[in-house]
Amino acid sequence: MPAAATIPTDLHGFLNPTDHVAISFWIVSIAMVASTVFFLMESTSVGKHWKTSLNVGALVTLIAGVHYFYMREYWVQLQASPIVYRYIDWSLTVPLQMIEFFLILQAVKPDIGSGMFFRLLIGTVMMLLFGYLGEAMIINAWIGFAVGMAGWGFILFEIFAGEASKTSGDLSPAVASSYNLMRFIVSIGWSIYPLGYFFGYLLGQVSDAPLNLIYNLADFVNKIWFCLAIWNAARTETLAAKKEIGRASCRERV
Ligand SMILES: *C/C=C(C)/C=C/C=C(C)/C=C/C1=C(C)CCCC1(C)C
Repeated sequence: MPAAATIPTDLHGFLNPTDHVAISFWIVSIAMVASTVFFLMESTSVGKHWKTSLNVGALVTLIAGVHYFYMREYWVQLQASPIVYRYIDWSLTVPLQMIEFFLILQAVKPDIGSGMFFRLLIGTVMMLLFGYLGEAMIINAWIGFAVGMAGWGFILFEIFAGEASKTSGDLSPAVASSYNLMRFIVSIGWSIYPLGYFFGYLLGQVSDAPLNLIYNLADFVNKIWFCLAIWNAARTETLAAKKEIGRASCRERV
């Protein structure tokens, strides 16, 4: 049997096969790059009012991908949480995802007001600002957590009981199912972050590894899957519209 490959003691910043957190940073970076290309390419073949949604989705994964390259490097070099990069990434990509809620509703209901978007934005700012202040130890970590939770609660209220939820009653089946999947992601998928903060940071504080592993997994699910939900609605609606045009032109010919 060949001897197990020995790992050099100084890897010069390359991946250490025993550093699972670093490997998870790497995998998520590549998944974000691939998703970006995918959403950009797909945006050329969906109906006109869906293009913006897919392009915004590509921006979400592009911004995350760039931050992931830096976060991997930070982790590999310092073995500590890249808090600043992490929160800059979130504060750009989460508002873009809130825009996605607005766009998906607007694609089917052009007269929807922007008030809904601003309420979602206020919730987002509150959630992330206080999460950051708590994690960076600028304010008490528990207070940061509590106020951050309230911001998230505000978002959940808007999409489950507020104006956004009322608008969603008039959606086509494809859009409605994607909207429901997006709601599921924002409630269940997003719950991974405060759970990570609570168990990995508030209670744990042993090492930064579990917290970062959890955040990386959560980003993978909540960015890529979220955008795939939109892509699915766009594709289904576009195909249905094409069939309708096909049928109409057949009727014309006979
Ligand atoms: C792409 C990045 C996403 C979807 C990030 C979402 C982040 C959260 C839902 C963070 C939530 C938090 C709370 C609800 C309480 C305070 C601590 C946070 C910031 C981790």
